[in-house]
Amino acid sequence: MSTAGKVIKCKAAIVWEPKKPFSIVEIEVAPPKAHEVRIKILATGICRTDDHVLSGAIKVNFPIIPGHEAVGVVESVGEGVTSVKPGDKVIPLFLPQCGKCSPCKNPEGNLCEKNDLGEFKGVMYDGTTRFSYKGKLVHNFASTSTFTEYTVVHEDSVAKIDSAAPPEKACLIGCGFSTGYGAAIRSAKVRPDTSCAVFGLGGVGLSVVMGCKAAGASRIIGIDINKDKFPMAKELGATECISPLDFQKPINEVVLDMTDGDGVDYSFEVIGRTDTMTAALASCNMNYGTSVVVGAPPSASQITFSPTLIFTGRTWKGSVFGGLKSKDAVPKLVSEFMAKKFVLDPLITHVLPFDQINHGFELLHKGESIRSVLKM
Ligand code: COD
Ligand code: ZN
Ligand code: ZN
Repeated sequence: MSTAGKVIKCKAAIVWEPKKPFSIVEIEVAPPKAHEVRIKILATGICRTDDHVLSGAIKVNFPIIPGHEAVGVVESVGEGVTSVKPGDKVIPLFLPQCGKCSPCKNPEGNLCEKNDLGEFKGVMYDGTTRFSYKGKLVHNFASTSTFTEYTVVHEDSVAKIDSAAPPEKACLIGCGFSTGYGAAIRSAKVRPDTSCAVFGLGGVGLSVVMGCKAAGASRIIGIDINKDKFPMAKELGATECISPLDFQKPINEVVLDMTDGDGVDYSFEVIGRTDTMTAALASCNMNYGTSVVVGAPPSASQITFSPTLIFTGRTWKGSVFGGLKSKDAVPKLVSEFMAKKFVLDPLITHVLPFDQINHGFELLHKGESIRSVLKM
């Protein structure tokens, strides 16, 4: 029996207030309104940004259903939806692509103005949500909300993908993988036979390593204080790995020594610390080097640095979702994954049933997982 046009009752993981675990409850999901899409979630990854909702590090409106890295199937569509239809396999997009705003129209832009990443209002464009619990509104997260069996997103926030893509792997293309891989291929535009330094070898940093390798970099220096990260980084393309804890001098000076004083062509900060942001900048060539900030800076933080660092010619830039235009790039990345141009398996350390979501977050806290994926 078709559920189109009807309210769907399903399980969802709700956070009621900061610093409290998820509770899985039955919610009601209203049908999609015009230009909206209701999606049955098949698998969803746990990203550190979801944990920032739980910890209170990012300000959101409660109660809320987090989750923003998933694969699902379109259950039904609202009036006027043209890019997807019921039955299509899709990835929800935490960074929308409306196609009409200035960043969408600019060939170099990608931070669509329809995004809900700054204020995290947690509502659809009309100011309401499609989620309710016992008649009370439940907020959505980052235009997506994927820790639920069904979600509703705007058409700007969903991309159709290859129907054969395995959900528990392809979901990483919805956030972690693309954020890192895109930073290398799109934001830095790494050229063949160049050198790169990647600061931070978590799931996103490892994806940067894969991007640098795919772009043909001949030297990729992985940098992390946790040496347990080195074997995987090397498997994915790092040519050497170093820990700042093994040296007396600042790590940027170590990178300069390793490159005969030149510095690397490209450096990436994939930790989210201000000290490593300036160290990464100082590690790239003073004239033609490019340094990309991938890690989200701590809120209200400031950086003081010598302007000579950039006066000499360096480029310092940031990267959200790897600089990729989400709706255009995600289906292409899924096709490349299906064509075995890159792997995702090494990033997925745990696959858990949805109701073990709190365990998935414990693994993240203990540093025991790279990515945990929940299967619905
Ligand atoms: N020096 C070297 N390595 C360090 C240091 C240090 N001082 N401190 C920590 N590290 C290492 C850790 O040992 C760890 O291996 C790595 O840095 C960080 O990895 P993870 O596993 O904690 O995190 P990731 O890879 O999943 O994500 C890290 C980001 C910084 C990219 C992430 O938290 C983030 O800020 N994302 C960007 C924001 C964004 O794009 N958001 C959009 C939706 S998510
Ligand atoms: Zn994420
Ligand atoms: Zn836009």
